Amino acid sequence: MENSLSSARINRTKLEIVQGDITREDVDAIVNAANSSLLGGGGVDGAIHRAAGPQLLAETRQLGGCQTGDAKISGGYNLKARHVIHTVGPVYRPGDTTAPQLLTSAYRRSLEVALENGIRRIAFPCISTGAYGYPSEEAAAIAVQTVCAFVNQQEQITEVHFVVFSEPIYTTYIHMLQRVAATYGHRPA
Ligand code: AR6
Repeated sequence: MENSLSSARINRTKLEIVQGDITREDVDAIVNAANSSLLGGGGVDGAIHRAAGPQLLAETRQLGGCQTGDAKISGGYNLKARHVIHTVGPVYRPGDTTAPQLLTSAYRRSLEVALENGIRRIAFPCISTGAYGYPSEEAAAIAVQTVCAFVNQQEQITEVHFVVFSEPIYTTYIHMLQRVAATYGHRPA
């Protein structure tokens, strides 16, 4: 599904909701929903390591792990993307008040690392919403609000893709993006 509601513009940045496999994204950097070891795993992490090839693990072994809410960068190897930004979202536990802050931090730190490395086009998966159990709608709200607030304050990042796997979440993201972008003055084309 492609329609005018699947994208929005804030400041210099085009934001787009994409349904599909993040390993196929033709951007400067894709973000990996990793664990703190940075040694690979299942879900999107496993898919990224498979698509990038074994050199990715050889590099991430040297990165010294990553704390929850932080982000580190590596090469993209066999991916179209030249870089992978590895972040670690929180494991969701109901009633845990630190989870929203840590998920916000995972998005923000990924964008800060992108700025530090001259990256202009970046794609995010739905961090923490698989094995880590974060409810998809709450996570989508945090993802869209955090990214919109960040891109409104900078000029370098020109494109952000939110890559979602499933149709119901695609629709959730579209509604969320239009609602949040409207608060920055965006109107659908
Ligand atoms: N492209 C885009 N999205 C994907 C893909 C893909 N190829 N594959 C899965 N997703 P998860 P987490 C979606 O579990 O919850 C790993 O083992 C998936 O549908 O990958 O942050 C790590 O090593 C879901 O919406 O990440 C960690 O141990 C989203 O990606 C742990 O899982 C995130 O699901 C991290 O858990």
